[in-house]
Amino acid sequence: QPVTRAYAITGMTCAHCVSAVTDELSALPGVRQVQVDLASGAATVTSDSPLPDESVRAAVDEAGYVLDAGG
Ligand code: 9UX
Repeated sequence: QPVTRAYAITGMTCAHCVSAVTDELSALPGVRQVQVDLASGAATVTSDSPLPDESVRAAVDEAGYVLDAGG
């Protein structure tokens, strides 16, 4: 069943940052829902199965931000 996990992202400072991260994470295979909180830098992702850490890291990097160490 779906898995929900929270990630910490550094560097987002405006709503457009949030939009960029949301779009990149949403494009990962199997992702069902993405919720990104600007104030806390937390991204909550629900996917059909656990996402490879490298995929999440690449998506955040592609958006122009940094996935914090350890998640
Ligand atoms: Mo907003 Mo975010 O102008 O890197 S897109 S600061």
